[in-house]
Order: sequence, then C-alpha cells, then structure tokens
Amino acid sequence: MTTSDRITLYYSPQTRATGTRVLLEELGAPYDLHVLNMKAGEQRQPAYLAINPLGKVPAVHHRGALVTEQVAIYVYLADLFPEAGLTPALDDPMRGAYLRWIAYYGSSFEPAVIDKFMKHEPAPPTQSPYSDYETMLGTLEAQLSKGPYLLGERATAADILWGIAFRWTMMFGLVPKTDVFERYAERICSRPAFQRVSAADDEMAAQHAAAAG
Ligand SMILES: N[C@@H](CCC(=O)N[C@@H](CS)C(=O)NCC(=O)O)C(=O)O
Repeated sequence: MTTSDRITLYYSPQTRATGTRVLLEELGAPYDLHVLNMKAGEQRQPAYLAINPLGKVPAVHHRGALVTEQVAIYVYLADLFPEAGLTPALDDPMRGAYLRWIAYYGSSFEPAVIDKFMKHEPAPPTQSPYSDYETMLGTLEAQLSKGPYLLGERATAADILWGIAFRWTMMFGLVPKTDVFERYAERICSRPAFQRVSAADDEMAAQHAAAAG
C-alpha cells in the first residue's frame, strides 16, 4: 500500500464505529481516524453531513471512494487484506454463509433490535424484514451453538461484527444474556484488538464529554 492507500475511518468512540476500528486492527491495516465528537453534535454539522448525509459513523474513505454501512464496510475491508485470513475467498465454499451472516446483521438483526429498543409494535411476520424477533434471534443462536464461531472453527470478519454487537445489545438488555451469546461475545471481546480499542475509546469518550461540557 502507498500513502494514498491509507484508510480514513470517520469515528466516534463507543459507537458502531468501534467495531470497524477493531476490524482494522485485526487486519493490520494502515488507517487514520477522523474523530467526531458526538457529544458536541459534530456528526450533524454541515462538514460531516457533506461526507455522509445520514450523519452516521462508521464511514470509511479509501482510494477516493466513500464506503458507509457496517455491512459494506466489513466486507470491503476484510477483502482488502485477505492475508489476515478473516475473509473466505470468492471461490471458498464458505463465502456464501459468510455473506449471509454479515448481511443478516443489517437486514434482520438491527431492525429487530431497534423495534425492541423503541418498543415499536413489530410488523406482522410476513411484512417485517426479520419475520419476528424470537425467530430472528433463535436462528442466530442455533448457528452460534455449533461454534465456536459463526462459520464453525474459523473466525472471520463476521465474528468481529457480531461479537461486539452482542456485547452492546446484551448490555442494553435488548438481547437476552444466554450462555451461547455471552460466551461468544467474550470470545471476540477478549481478543487483544478489542481490548486495545476499548481502552482507547474509554479515554476518548472521557475527553469528548469534558470538551462538550
Ligand atoms: N446503518 C448504519 C448505522 C450507523 C449508526 O447508527 N451509527 C450511529 C452510532 S452507533 C451514529 O452515527 N449516530 C449518530 C447520529 O445519528 O447522530 C451502519 O450500519 O453503519
């Protein structure tokens, strides 16, 4: 990679961008953070809305292109660094399952968890993108029970996404703390990359709170 190949991650601590930073660390990728103080509302200022009109992080800028949405970002970054071994190759029989579980996060899990968080009446199963909450979560739990990772013995970028998602959603009481989910989240979050980023996040979040007054 040349200098211009460096990855810029639009970032705020203790958000969905944390997982992307963990993935970059896992991949050994060269990256720079563009930090936004969300406590001061910087993600909603014109400067950032010109980059991502949704005002959301993570967003990644690389080789002149912007990638938003965690699902796209995880696939994109893991494919950039195949030597890290966190992505099945295009001709790997596991590629389909890998893409399935990454997409499941954005298409089924997030809408279900947000409905639950907002106490929204879910749409009927035939209209809802995730059928119903119990079926959506039960399908995941059944897959993870085969463990130790989503694809069995092999850890992939999908596990970085999911392990951290379980940690947060269990913390907020949006996902029940079953043995399967707890052990899985612990397996991912005890890895050195998560530990490093989490410690840096604590520090950055405290600085942001102080700066925002
Ligand atoms: N669909 C987006 C959602 C990202 C998202 O919700 N990010 C939150 C942080 S956890 C955010 O940037 N919120 C700031 C805001 O909306 O003002 C993705 O999957 O990347």
